[in-house]
Amino acid sequence: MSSSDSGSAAALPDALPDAPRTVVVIPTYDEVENLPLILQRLFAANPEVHALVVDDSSPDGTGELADSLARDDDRIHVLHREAKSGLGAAYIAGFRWALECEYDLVVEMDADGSHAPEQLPRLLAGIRHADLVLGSRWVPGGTVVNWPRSRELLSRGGNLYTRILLGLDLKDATGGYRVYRRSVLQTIELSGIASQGYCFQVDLAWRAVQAGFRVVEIPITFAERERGESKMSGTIVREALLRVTEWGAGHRVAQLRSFVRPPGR
Ligand SMILES: Nc1nc2c(ncn2[C@@H]2O[C@H](COP(=O)(O)OP(=O)(O)OP(=O)(O)O)[C@@H](O)[C@H]2O)c(=O)[nH]1
Ligand SMILES: [Mg+2]
Repeated sequence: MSSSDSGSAAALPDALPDAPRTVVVIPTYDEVENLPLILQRLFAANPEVHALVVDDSSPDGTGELADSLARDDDRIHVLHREAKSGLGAAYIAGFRWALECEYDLVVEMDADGSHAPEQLPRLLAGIRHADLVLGSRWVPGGTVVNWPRSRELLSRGGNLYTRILLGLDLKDATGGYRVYRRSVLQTIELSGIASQGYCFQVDLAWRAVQAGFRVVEIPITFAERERGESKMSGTIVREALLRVTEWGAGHRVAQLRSFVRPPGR
């Protein structure tokens, strides 16, 4: 297995407890078919973790199903939100809950099976030497299965654009299969994050790098969802494009200023 380290300048983090308390945050919107499968796969491969389902009042009954699964398994927790308000907002609510409950590690995972729970042990091994682990499709050893060429181009193109504009040395900053140490989520100003779709992932990775955390990419196999509807939309792509462009422009102007006027003057 290979991994790539964008935080080589960052110090090695402190040792984790032998058995860190870990919660896997799974945002759901209309995932009634997928939820039981993903939880079953999650616990089969990682019996010691907890799961937090963050459901935005899915019309298909995902929230009620999550409640009934939680009644039979102490490891399952459910957060109900009133209305669909995007992936970013669901994750932030989940992160706040995880911090309050004092978990050491917080995992991001989609409900649709794209992020294989069987690969989580690999990401959890990586977090012992990092503050943030990104499951990466675009480092050597990473791959996508059953993705249309158009989606692959969008993902690769989006990541290239992000790298160029932000100078972020990450191959897959848009991916959503990750492990955060609690210190990262405590340090990043969660209330200042307005991003929703893919750019939510870029936003968090960028904030972590800027805060001096060690960010490591570990290869994953990403599989296209087999059941249920994708929530990807033109709005999400446009939001990402716009925000990354704004951040990139701000970043480059700041770089130029410090070049013209060296610090201390
Ligand atoms: N709570 C909540 N979950 C959401 C929302 N939008 C998406 N999700 C969940 O976030 C995860 C990722 O959404 P997907 O629809 O798979 O989006 P994607 O993975 O970017 O797109 P595809 O590759 O086409 O599947 C899934 O578990 C969704 O159910 C939302 O507004 N609220
Ligand atoms: Mg998906």
